[in-house]
Amino acid sequence: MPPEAAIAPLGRPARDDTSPSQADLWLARLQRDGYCIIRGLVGNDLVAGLSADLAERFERTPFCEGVFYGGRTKRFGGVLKRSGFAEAFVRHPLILDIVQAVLGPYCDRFQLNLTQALEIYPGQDAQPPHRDQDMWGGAKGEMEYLVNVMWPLGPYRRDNGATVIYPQSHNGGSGAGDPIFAEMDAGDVLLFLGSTLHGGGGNSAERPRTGMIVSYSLGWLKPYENQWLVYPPEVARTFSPELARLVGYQQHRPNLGNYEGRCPSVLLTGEPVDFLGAVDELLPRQAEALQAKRAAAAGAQVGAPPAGVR
Ligand SMILES: O=C(O)CCC(=O)C(=O)O
Repeated sequence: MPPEAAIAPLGRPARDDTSPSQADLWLARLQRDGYCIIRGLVGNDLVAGLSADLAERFERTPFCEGVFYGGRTKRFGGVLKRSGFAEAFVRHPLILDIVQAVLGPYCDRFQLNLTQALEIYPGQDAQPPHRDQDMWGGAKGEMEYLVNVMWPLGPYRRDNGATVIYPQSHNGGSGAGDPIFAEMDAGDVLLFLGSTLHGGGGNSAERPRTGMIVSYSLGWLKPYENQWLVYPPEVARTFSPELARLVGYQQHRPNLGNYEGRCPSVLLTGEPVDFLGAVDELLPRQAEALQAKRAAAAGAQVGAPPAGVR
């Protein structure tokens, strides 16, 4: 089946259209097939700006080692600190709406799992198909752990390593059959679930395939790329508050990911922080449940006979 026929997008959304109905449409496609491709979501100016910022690092980065990363592939992370254009991709409102709809039911907030620029060079063979959710040891099939977003920075074609996707292989599905090759141009974007079987394609062409993967995971998971090390406070301080929260400078209620019992965003003020004192950060229902337990324990104590009296 030709890739376009397999993909058959629901419609070409207007550039930067963030209306909920657009998110719902793409969400339905993503949940039905395990992936979707949105055409022309960002403009050439953004792609050109990001590509220019990353060019020298691609040049200087050595080829990867290992069957998974690929010996004829170059990869580097931390894209948000390497280009001011990256935030527009990472925080694209339509993407965030879709991610929230997929992951929101299973966490207080989702987090950035990874930004990775990658270039598949001629001679690279196809990456072994895999499901990204398998990096985490928890039970599978009950929830999605991750949403992957692949932004091409140039043409993705079958012959130069377009991402290979197994439609309907998500959520415990075995896949409907033949894979599709996610052929795209710069400005398009491919979304696929953490439970979707996929892999980088082999490159038998004469030109590399260049792109950026951004992924988002449940906020209570350990991210693939250690965001706090990649973006330590002195780096995250230069980010917008929303971006800083996305990379981990925010607690996942109750109190998960704290610094000295406080939201780690205390480290972004530039002021010295010491002797803070821990402060609960709970969801309302968590606070209510704790209050109820406390009240029940106090009631039990009031009603209990004094020690030693039968
Ligand atoms: O490069 C691609 O198209 C996919 C890469 C991928 O799936 C991975 O590195 O985990």
